[in-house]
Amino acid sequence: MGQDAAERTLVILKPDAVQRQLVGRILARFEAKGLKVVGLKMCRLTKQLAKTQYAAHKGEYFYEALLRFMTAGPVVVTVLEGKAAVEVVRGMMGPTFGPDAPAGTIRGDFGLSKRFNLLHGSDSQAAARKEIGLFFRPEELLDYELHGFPWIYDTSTGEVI
Ligand code: 3AN
Repeated sequence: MGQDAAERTLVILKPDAVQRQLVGRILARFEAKGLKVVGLKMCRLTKQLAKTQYAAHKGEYFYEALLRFMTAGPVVVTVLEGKAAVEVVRGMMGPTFGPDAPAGTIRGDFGLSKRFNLLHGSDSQAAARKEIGLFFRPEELLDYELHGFPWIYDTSTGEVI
Protein backbone atom coordinates (compact mmCIF):
# COMPACT_ATOMS: atom_id res chain seq x y z
CA MET A 1 0.00 0.00 0.00
CA GLY A 2 1.69 3.18 -1.18
CA GLN A 3 1.53 6.47 0.63
CA ASP A 4 2.73 8.51 -2.30
CA ALA A 5 -0.46 8.97 -4.33
CA ALA A 6 -1.41 11.97 -2.23
CA GLU A 7 -1.36 15.61 -3.22
CA ARG A 8 1.38 17.99 -2.12
CA THR A 9 1.22 21.66 -1.23
CA LEU A 10 3.75 24.32 -0.27
CA VAL A 11 3.33 26.30 2.92
CA ILE A 12 5.46 29.30 3.88
CA LEU A 13 5.40 30.36 7.51
CA LYS A 14 6.06 34.04 6.93
CA PRO A 15 8.46 36.34 8.83
CA ASP A 16 5.72 37.36 11.30
CA ALA A 17 5.07 33.70 12.22
CA VAL A 18 8.79 33.20 12.90
CA GLN A 19 9.18 36.43 14.88
CA ARG A 20 6.03 35.73 16.91
CA GLN A 21 7.37 32.23 17.70
CA LEU A 22 4.29 30.56 16.25
CA VAL A 23 6.13 28.14 13.97
CA GLY A 24 5.73 25.14 16.27
CA ARG A 25 2.07 25.80 16.98
CA ILE A 26 1.19 26.24 13.32
CA LEU A 27 3.15 23.19 12.19
CA ALA A 28 1.54 21.22 15.02
CA ARG A 29 -1.90 21.93 13.57
CA PHE A 30 -0.93 20.54 10.19
CA GLU A 31 0.67 17.48 11.80
CA ALA A 32 -2.35 16.93 14.02
CA LYS A 33 -4.60 17.04 10.96
CA GLY A 34 -2.66 14.09 9.56
CA LEU A 35 -0.73 15.91 6.87
CA LYS A 36 2.69 14.42 6.25
CA VAL A 37 5.73 16.70 6.33
CA VAL A 38 7.88 15.72 3.34
CA GLY A 39 10.08 18.82 3.21
CA LEU A 40 11.04 21.47 5.74
CA LYS A 41 13.58 24.26 5.81
CA MET A 42 14.28 27.66 7.24
CA CYS A 43 15.59 30.29 4.88
CA ARG A 44 15.41 33.96 4.07
CA LEU A 45 13.77 34.95 0.81
CA THR A 46 15.90 37.01 -1.53
CA LYS A 47 14.10 39.88 -3.18
CA GLN A 48 14.32 37.96 -6.45
CA LEU A 49 12.68 34.85 -5.00
CA ALA A 50 9.93 36.96 -3.40
CA LYS A 51 9.33 38.61 -6.78
CA THR A 52 9.07 35.25 -8.48
CA GLN A 53 6.77 33.86 -5.80
CA TYR A 54 4.46 36.89 -5.99
CA ALA A 55 4.78 37.69 -9.72
CA ALA A 56 0.98 37.52 -10.06
CA HIS A 57 0.65 40.53 -7.76
CA LYS A 58 3.09 42.79 -9.62
CA GLY A 59 1.44 46.17 -10.11
CA GLU A 60 -0.92 45.82 -7.15
CA TYR A 61 -0.84 48.70 -4.67
CA PHE A 62 0.40 46.33 -1.96
CA TYR A 63 3.13 44.67 -4.05
CA GLU A 64 6.15 46.59 -2.67
CA ALA A 65 4.91 46.20 0.91
CA LEU A 66 4.43 42.49 0.27
CA LEU A 67 8.04 42.15 -0.95
CA ARG A 68 9.29 44.10 2.11
CA PHE A 69 7.27 41.88 4.43
CA MET A 70 8.36 38.62 2.85
CA THR A 71 12.07 39.55 2.88
CA ALA A 72 12.07 41.15 6.35
CA GLY A 73 13.23 38.05 8.22
CA PRO A 74 13.57 34.29 7.98
CA VAL A 75 10.70 32.08 6.91
CA VAL A 76 10.01 28.38 7.38
CA VAL A 77 8.99 26.55 4.24
CA THR A 78 7.36 23.15 4.25
CA VAL A 79 5.87 20.69 1.79
CA LEU A 80 2.83 18.91 3.18
CA GLU A 81 1.31 15.79 1.68
CA GLY A 82 -2.17 14.36 2.06
CA LYS A 83 -5.45 13.81 0.28
CA ALA A 84 -6.72 17.13 -1.10
CA ALA A 85 -3.78 18.81 0.67
CA VAL A 86 -4.12 22.10 -1.25
CA GLU A 87 -7.77 22.62 -0.31
CA VAL A 88 -7.40 21.26 3.22
CA VAL A 89 -4.48 23.58 4.00
CA ARG A 90 -6.28 26.60 2.50
CA GLY A 91 -9.26 25.85 4.72
CA MET A 92 -7.06 25.58 7.81
CA MET A 93 -5.35 28.91 6.95
CA GLY A 94 -8.61 30.81 6.59
CA PRO A 95 -9.29 33.99 4.59
CA THR A 96 -6.32 36.20 3.67
CA PHE A 97 -6.30 38.45 6.75
CA GLY A 98 -6.79 37.68 10.42
CA PRO A 99 -9.55 40.21 11.20
CA ASP A 100 -11.75 38.58 8.53
CA ALA A 101 -10.82 34.99 9.31
CA PRO A 102 -13.11 32.89 11.51
CA ALA A 103 -11.93 31.50 14.83
CA GLY A 104 -10.65 28.00 14.37
CA THR A 105 -8.56 28.93 11.33
CA ILE A 106 -4.87 29.73 11.77
CA ARG A 107 -5.26 33.33 10.63
CA GLY A 108 -8.45 33.68 12.63
CA ASP A 109 -6.81 32.44 15.80
CA PHE A 110 -3.44 34.18 15.55
CA GLY A 111 -3.68 37.28 13.34
CA LEU A 112 -5.01 40.83 13.57
CA SER A 113 -3.21 42.56 10.71
CA LYS A 114 -4.43 43.38 7.23
CA ARG A 115 -0.86 42.93 5.97
CA PHE A 116 1.00 40.44 8.14
CA ASN A 117 -0.90 37.22 7.60
CA LEU A 118 1.34 34.50 9.01
CA LEU A 119 1.43 31.98 6.19
CA HIS A 120 1.09 31.18 2.55
CA GLY A 121 -0.40 28.03 1.08
CA SER A 122 -0.48 27.11 -2.61
CA ASP A 123 -3.88 27.87 -4.15
CA SER A 124 -3.95 25.07 -6.76
CA GLN A 125 -2.11 21.88 -7.60
CA ALA A 126 -0.39 23.63 -10.51
CA ALA A 127 0.75 26.46 -8.22
CA ALA A 128 1.93 23.90 -5.67
CA ARG A 129 4.12 22.13 -8.23
CA LYS A 130 5.63 25.43 -9.34
CA GLU A 131 6.20 26.75 -5.81
CA ILE A 132 7.65 23.49 -4.52
CA GLY A 133 10.14 23.68 -7.39
CA LEU A 134 11.11 27.20 -6.39
CA PHE A 135 12.00 26.24 -2.83
CA PHE A 136 13.09 22.59 -2.88
CA ARG A 137 15.40 20.43 -4.95
CA PRO A 138 13.89 16.99 -5.61
CA GLU A 139 16.32 15.30 -3.19
CA GLU A 140 15.20 17.62 -0.38
CA LEU A 141 11.74 16.05 -0.43
CA LEU A 142 11.86 12.95 1.72
CA ASP A 143 10.26 9.69 0.74
CA TYR A 144 9.34 7.77 3.89
CA GLU A 145 6.50 5.73 5.34
CA LEU A 146 4.41 7.49 7.96
CA HIS A 147 3.62 4.89 10.64
CA GLY A 148 0.29 6.47 11.52
CA PHE A 149 -0.88 6.44 7.90
CA PRO A 150 -3.19 3.40 8.20
CA TRP A 151 -4.97 5.20 11.06
CA ILE A 152 -5.20 8.57 9.37
CA TYR A 153 -6.94 7.00 6.37
CA ASP A 154 -8.77 3.71 5.87
CA THR A 155 -6.36 1.74 3.69
CA SER A 156 -7.96 -1.66 4.31
CA THR A 157 -9.35 -2.00 0.80
CA GLY A 158 -6.12 -0.97 -0.91
CA GLU A 159 -7.55 2.47 -1.54
CA VAL A 160 -6.76 5.48 0.64
CA ILE A 161 -10.08 6.70 2.00
P1 3AN B 1 -3.93 34.20 0.19
O1 3AN B 1 -2.64 34.28 0.95
O2 3AN B 1 -5.10 34.11 1.10
O3 3AN B 1 -3.89 33.18 -0.90
P2 3AN B 1 -3.90 36.07 -2.06
O4 3AN B 1 -3.46 34.95 -2.94
O5 3AN B 1 -5.11 36.85 -2.43
O6 3AN B 1 -4.08 35.61 -0.53
O7 3AN B 1 -2.72 37.11 -1.97
C1 3AN B 1 -1.39 36.70 -1.88
C2 3AN B 1 -0.67 37.52 -0.84
O8 3AN B 1 -0.67 38.87 -1.21
C3 3AN B 1 -1.38 37.43 0.50
N1 3AN B 1 -0.95 36.31 1.27
C4 3AN B 1 -1.03 38.75 1.13
O9 3AN B 1 0.19 38.61 1.85
C5 3AN B 1 -0.85 39.67 -0.06
N2 3AN B 1 -2.04 40.50 -0.23
C6 3AN B 1 -3.18 40.16 -0.89
N3 3AN B 1 -4.06 41.17 -0.82
C7 3AN B 1 -3.47 42.16 -0.12
C8 3AN B 1 -3.86 43.47 0.30
N4 3AN B 1 -5.04 43.97 -0.02
N5 3AN B 1 -2.98 44.19 1.04
C9 3AN B 1 -1.77 43.70 1.36
N6 3AN B 1 -1.33 42.47 1.00
C10 3AN B 1 -2.16 41.72 0.27
